[in-house]
Amino acid sequence: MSNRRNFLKKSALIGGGILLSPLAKAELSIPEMISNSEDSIFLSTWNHGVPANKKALEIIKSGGSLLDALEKAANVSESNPKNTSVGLGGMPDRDGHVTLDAAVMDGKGNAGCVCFLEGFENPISIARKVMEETPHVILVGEGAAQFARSQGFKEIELLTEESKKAWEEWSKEAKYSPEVNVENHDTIGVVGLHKGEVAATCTTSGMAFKMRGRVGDSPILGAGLFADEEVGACAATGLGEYVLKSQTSFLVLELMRQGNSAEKSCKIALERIKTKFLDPNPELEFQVGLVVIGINGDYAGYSILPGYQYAITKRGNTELIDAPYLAKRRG
Ligand code: SD4
Repeated sequence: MSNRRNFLKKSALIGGGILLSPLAKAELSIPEMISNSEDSIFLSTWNHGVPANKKALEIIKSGGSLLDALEKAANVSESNPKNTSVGLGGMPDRDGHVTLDAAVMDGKGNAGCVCFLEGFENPISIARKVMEETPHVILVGEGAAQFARSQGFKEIELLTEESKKAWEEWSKEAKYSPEVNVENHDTIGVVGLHKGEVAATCTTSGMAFKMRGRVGDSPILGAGLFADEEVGACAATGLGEYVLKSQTSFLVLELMRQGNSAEKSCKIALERIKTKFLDPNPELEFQVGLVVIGINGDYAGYSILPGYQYAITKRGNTELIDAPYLAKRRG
């Protein structure tokens, strides 16, 4: 292990406030400290992160891998018809089609992504297959659907009675506004640390009533998620166009690589978005929220505006946290 990596681990351990006796510190290496399910850490975006995290822990306890845990955690939100920004029951595009984006990445740089995918309930599982079964990283649209079929995934109607009604209501005026309602984000990003390994997943139906073909940040490495075994894993939620233009997840991890704490790194990365896009545009208001886990257990959630919550699971307990934020709402 490089000296730099040792240094990062040491400094983040101190910054993250993990309390160990001097003896324990001397005796345990990081991977050993985080070696059982009780010591696994999971963070997920929004309040539906709570059942997702619980599922992740259940998978770990039954002997599953970190990727199994994150995939199944994301599946919980994807398969919940009441979650209107993910999978089944997700809001359609302006033409009435539900189109899904999802991605998974582990700390070794393995990654799989699907974009603009229609007709499958669990796009994160298809993204994982892209990672594990193809020489590629991203599959989109009909090509992604074809691949999903070849892997045995079943096609279903994703539009529910409720989401159809909401779309019909919207269609009366068909007012296209790319500014997502700040209250109405549900994308799930899940990051985890288990046995010294990190990974991230992110899955969404994207912005409600988006233009057909629009892809957001969630399936794009560096934007909606990133993982690096030397630093940690990060995932984002919020108005994807700004996350894409800022490469937020990558930036957070690079800031941590420089020795900043998880929380400070999120804050600096979100300030970058605020200064560049929000401050010069008084009419503009949008939310971006983050979850990040450091390779040594330092973690954080942070957002631009109030109202963002994230779920944290550590030492077997799951809690919903009101994230710190940068700015008050404007209006
Ligand atoms: C997107 N980032 O497609 C997603 C939307 C989101 O909660 O996070 N919604 O832009």
